[in-house]
Amino acid sequence: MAPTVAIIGAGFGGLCMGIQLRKAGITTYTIFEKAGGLGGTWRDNTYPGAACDVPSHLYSYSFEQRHDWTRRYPRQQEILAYLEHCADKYGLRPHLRLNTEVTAVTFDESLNRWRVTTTEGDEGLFDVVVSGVGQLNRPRLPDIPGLSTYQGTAFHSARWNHDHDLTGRHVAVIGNGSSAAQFIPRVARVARRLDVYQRTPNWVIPKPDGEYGPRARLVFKRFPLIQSANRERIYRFIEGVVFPVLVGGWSRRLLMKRAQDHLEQQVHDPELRAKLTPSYPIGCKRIVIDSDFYPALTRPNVELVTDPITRIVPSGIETAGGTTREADTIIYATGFQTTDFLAPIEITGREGRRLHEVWKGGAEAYLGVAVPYFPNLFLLYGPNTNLGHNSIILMIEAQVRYIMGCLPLLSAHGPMEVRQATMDAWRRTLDQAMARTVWEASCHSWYKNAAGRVTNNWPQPTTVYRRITQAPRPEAYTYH
Ligand code: N01
Repeated sequence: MAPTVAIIGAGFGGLCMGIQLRKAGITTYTIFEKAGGLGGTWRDNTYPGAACDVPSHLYSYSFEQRHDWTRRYPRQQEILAYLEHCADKYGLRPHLRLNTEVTAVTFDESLNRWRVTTTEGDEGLFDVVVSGVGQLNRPRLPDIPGLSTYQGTAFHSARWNHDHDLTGRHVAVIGNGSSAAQFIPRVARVARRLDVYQRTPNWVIPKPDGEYGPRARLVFKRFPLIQSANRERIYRFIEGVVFPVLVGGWSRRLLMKRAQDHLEQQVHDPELRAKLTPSYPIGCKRIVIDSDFYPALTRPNVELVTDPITRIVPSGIETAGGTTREADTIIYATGFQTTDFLAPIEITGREGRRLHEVWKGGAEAYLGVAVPYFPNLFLLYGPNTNLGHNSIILMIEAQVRYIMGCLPLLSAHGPMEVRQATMDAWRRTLDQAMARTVWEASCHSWYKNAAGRVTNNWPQPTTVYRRITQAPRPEAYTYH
């Protein structure tokens, strides 16, 4: 009998899992989604200018290529439309439970099954649970004193307030990561004044974006092989050139030079340029890929504030030295709670082990997918599977293929649980590879937890990950 599967989250990961189950003829699955629509991060992030900085042909499932992407780099609306299309094409709608947040999953040892609880109540028992909640799903507000005293309009970039027109306003943006870099140029065009509060400068490289004209799209349509070749070419280029940046050598120096040139070409004021020049090695934090960010900062109505913020006051933001800049709108582009994987879901495995307790020193999972004491629980885009350089869809597809490979094993032998020894060996391998990367350098980033452990990123080429997740090794698991 086919296993019953509970999938948590209807983003790229959860939907991919549903599609592959369906392709395998397994229809006994439910996708639980806390929001009212599918799409995950591409449903949540609707800020002006929201787009992906991975090329369209690569930021889509390998098995569902589109010939008619309108741009080299897809915008949020187009990615969301693509996911909606996938849900229709692969018949996922009947499996979707929207507006249903999973609050707890508990392994019942007497039944060898998972009990899933949602905001709607007890959803019953499932053989397998697959988490597709992602790493960037919970916005993080900064812990700046006085936040609640502010009397203007404030919102987070991932919860954009579209009812609040920014035209003619005095806007403050806190943060200058990938999200801020995308919306700042749009806000700068309409705001009367815009103050950008930067704590740490980022390395920025240009984004070679542009439209795919009708001719290019026709070529992709008529000759799918050209499209696949294009996808492969982009993949190989990113993998071959950008990955070495993360482990050092000549390509890091080259990319750093490219970023420095980009800054020099776009910002002529030496004082502003100095403020925007990072002092850490490129790649240590997520590289911003954008061609409009720097020009926006040179506009006369925009100020880059680098004095540290001391507190939020009712009328605006106070910085060190006691200066207060008024603002009638504050936009927090302060990122996400990234190291608290799967929070706030209460996950209890064998012997009453609580996942968040097990992970209190830092989240970890074998291949980023499986955790000892949690049989038949599989993670998509789990610990140490984020990429600093390539399309996350590659990783998700590899994980889904791996989990699909686990299904016959658990059906034949009972719930499968990764061995502690396998996990320990995995940790050692990971630590060795991680030590060679730039992320451990002296910069802080959302890739690390409070203790400084890199819990989010995959430290090797994606080719390695795809190879080692080709199929599960039965001996890596015990069976209950
Ligand atoms: O968030 P971030 P994001 N006081 O965490 C600052 C993906 N993404 O939403 O650097 C003052 O990068 C913080 O400063 P610092 C992508 O993976 C992808 O922009 O910590 N400032 C930083 O500047 C990306 O990496 C796309 O010193 C404070 C900013 O807030 C990830 O999402 C597009 C502060 C947070 O930057 C997150 O990006 C957009 C404080 N107390 C996003 N606290 C694609 O194109 C935080 N900051 C695929």
